[in-house]
Amino acid sequence: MIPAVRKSFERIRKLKIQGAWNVALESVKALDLEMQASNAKTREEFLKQMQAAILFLRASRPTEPALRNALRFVFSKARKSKEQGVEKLKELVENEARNYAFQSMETKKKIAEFGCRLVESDSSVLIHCHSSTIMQVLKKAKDERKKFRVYCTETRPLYQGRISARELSDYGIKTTLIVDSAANYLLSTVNDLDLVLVGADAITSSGDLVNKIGTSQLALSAFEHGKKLYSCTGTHKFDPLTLWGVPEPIEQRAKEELLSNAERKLLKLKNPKNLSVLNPAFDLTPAKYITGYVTEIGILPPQGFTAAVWKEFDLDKGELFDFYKR
Ligand code: RUB
Repeated sequence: MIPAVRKSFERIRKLKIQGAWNVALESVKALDLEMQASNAKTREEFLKQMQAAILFLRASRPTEPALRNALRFVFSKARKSKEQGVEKLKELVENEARNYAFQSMETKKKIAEFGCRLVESDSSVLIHCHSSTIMQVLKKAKDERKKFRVYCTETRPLYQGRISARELSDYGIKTTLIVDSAANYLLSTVNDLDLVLVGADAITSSGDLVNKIGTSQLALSAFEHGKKLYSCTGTHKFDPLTLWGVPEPIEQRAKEELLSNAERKLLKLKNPKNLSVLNPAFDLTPAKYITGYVTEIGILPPQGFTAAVWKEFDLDKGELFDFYKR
């Protein structure tokens, strides 16, 4: 891989680039760079190199079907094209990468249109983590002059919720930061808080949601208090392999994320060598706790998600298994 692609890989792995959508965009950009630098002499060689680059990039964040789908989308265009010349294939990849970035912007605009309808004036919204899609929904609601407050969980261990809090308050939206464990308290005491919005990293064929760790706790709590919880997401977060019963992997992250130097000091843990740490990045929220998915094709009930997005995925079972090979 060329150095720029290795750099992208590291930036994704270390969460310098975070959020499913940003990660997918970065990986498509990296794939394009790699293919432009290809020294392949034949179409077959070019496609082989492309598959190797995809395998490499996919490993940067294991729980990201948006990343895998985006790379598959570009690869499948190249594979299905009749182009024989390597230069023509390079051109095609470049155009498809550009097209993906453009379509992503258009898709987010549509999601914001639908999502914004859920935000009532004189109400509060609770959000978790940092999702570029939710940011767009809430900014659109603000642009429409709705008056509302947003509560952001900090989202331990890496505090992506603070990124949301800063971004929203910079945009002029009334924003309050809470610790993750205050969510249930909030849902039971804040009367005008009826809506919880979360992002999505993966959606399974049963309509279950994989998103930032803590989402399932929030969903249980919202369900218990009779509040609505929607996930704002492009349909490209659907993981087609779950149609064949392949479980969604949950990314496990390094213990250092919990035991930074500052925290070690706080805990008075000088040498926590024997302390084991479990640090899952995501969790699964069953469909029954989700009110709906806010997508570019409308607000879908979780149980109807797969049927609605089915047509958009050019599904070829053999090719899929070959491609994903988890
Ligand atoms: C981010 C996260 C976001 C989704 C959706 O986790 O869980 O809610 O990825 O983001 P991390 P988007 O910080 O570990 O990547 O709407 O931008 O796709």
